[in-house]
Amino acid sequence: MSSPPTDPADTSPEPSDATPSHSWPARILVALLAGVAGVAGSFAVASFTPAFVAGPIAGFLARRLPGAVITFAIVVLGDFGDQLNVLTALGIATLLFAGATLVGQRADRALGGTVSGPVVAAAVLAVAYAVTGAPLPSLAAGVAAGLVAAVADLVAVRGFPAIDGDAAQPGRRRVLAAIASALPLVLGGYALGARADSQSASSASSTLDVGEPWAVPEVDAMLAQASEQSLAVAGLEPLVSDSFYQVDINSTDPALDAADWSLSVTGAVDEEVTYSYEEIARMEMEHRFVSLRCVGEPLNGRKLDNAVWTGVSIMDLVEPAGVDDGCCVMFRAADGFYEEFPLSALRDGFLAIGMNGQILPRGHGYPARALIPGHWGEINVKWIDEIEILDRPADGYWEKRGWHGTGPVNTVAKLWVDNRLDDGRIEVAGHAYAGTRDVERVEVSTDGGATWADAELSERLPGTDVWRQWVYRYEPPGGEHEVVVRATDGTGTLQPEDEASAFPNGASGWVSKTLRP
Ligand SMILES: Nc1nc2c(c(=O)[nH]1)N[C@H]1C(S)=C(S)[C@@H](COP(=O)(O)O)O[C@H]1N2
Ligand SMILES: [Mo]
Repeated sequence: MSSPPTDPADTSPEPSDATPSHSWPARILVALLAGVAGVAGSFAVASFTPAFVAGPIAGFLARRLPGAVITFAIVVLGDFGDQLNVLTALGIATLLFAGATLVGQRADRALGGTVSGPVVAAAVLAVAYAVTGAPLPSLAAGVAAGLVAAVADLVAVRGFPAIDGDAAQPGRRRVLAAIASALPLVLGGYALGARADSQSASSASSTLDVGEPWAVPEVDAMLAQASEQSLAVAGLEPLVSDSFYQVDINSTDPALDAADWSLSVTGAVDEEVTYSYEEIARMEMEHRFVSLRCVGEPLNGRKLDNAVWTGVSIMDLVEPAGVDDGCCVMFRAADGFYEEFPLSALRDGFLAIGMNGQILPRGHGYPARALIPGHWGEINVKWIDEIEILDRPADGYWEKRGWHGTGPVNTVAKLWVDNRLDDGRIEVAGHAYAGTRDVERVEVSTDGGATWADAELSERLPGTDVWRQWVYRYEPPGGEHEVVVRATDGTGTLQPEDEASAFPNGASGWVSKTLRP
């Protein structure tokens, strides 16, 4: 190894002197730091939307992975699978930008340059643009990566005593300079992106003057009714969920603007019809309680929630197109998701633009989502932009991956809460849901299923697709005992006892839990 010059002023600005002395590890480290800064630059402008460089990569992974891997991620890893996918996508984005940085640096040297920043910026911008097709976030990625590369080069060429010490090698100088420049970029980029993300929910619709049809006294009254009818049980989620679960094929949700959005009815119709957001928002609004449950959740999982939704009947949108001989319908959405189901299920379908008295949040499908009563969550398509009438059946996104999630939900009674009361009793409680069949009865056994007693149910909320809460209090037997719950739907059918995991038809069986006084 050659020893570096002791006086930085003696360093020749010739690239031929600076270049050979820094090693490959240093070069790769600098490129990785430029890559990280580039990712942060992209996030600063795009926030967590598909224009963020990691978004399309995570989507690509989720779409290309074999169905079995996806099923494993959903059933075994749960939400951790999503996080793993995002982390992998972030890693790949960083590596892509680092690769572009190395290529940019090499090209710059070949051109005889000393400061590779501008060429690196161009290379990273090109890669980001190829991944996202979004100019501004790509530019920010390029500028951030270019800055890191430029600072590293400048410091290596000119020397910089403050971080140089007296015996640092140019390679180490470059790495230190890259760290010093990447750190503020990453922190600043993260802060900017996170701020934009929290604002993006409703701002997009401000250009349209449609009023707030979801913020009306009728909705307030429904929310009040739900809160009054909710059972007073500590720790039990009320009848309108405090926090509504979210399931998406992508890690980044579409960030749509209602002003640019439209919904088309296409396919086997007399005449295709397209609606603007304004047209829909000016129609007569309905307000409905509707519960949703994901087919991929475990038996006693938490992907079951309820809200007040504001919107219009889907048939009011579809009928003007003239549907005579369709068998099925395919919903298509702006995130590339699509689901198919029988036309008959569309009859009571709902198109929601509001949720719990607010504009529909981005995460739940802004500007509009479908709600199909009693069916698994997956056909309740968010960010919907096309209703295609089909004359023969086809597979939806999840059915192509082996799931059977387009039909009616399974009946379930969840056991979500067990409290020890002051008087020594145990209080068990949860929610029960049977889609449009409705919940008629919930029974509880405290002896592993040998004997059963009726639980108290929350009063029915209006609607055809709404969950209920149940609660049961009992004197605990001496020690450890097994509590089992089961629901009976409105047709008198008992929730099946046979156990099955979520894949492919939705979890089934009776929820049970071993408790101690
Ligand atoms: N466009 C689109 N719609 C979608 C999905 C999706 O990934 N993309 N996920 C579906 C699934 S699997 C479920 S369970 C529900 C969940 O709705 P939520 O996220 O509002 O709770 O949305 C459905 N609609
Ligand atoms: Mo789902």
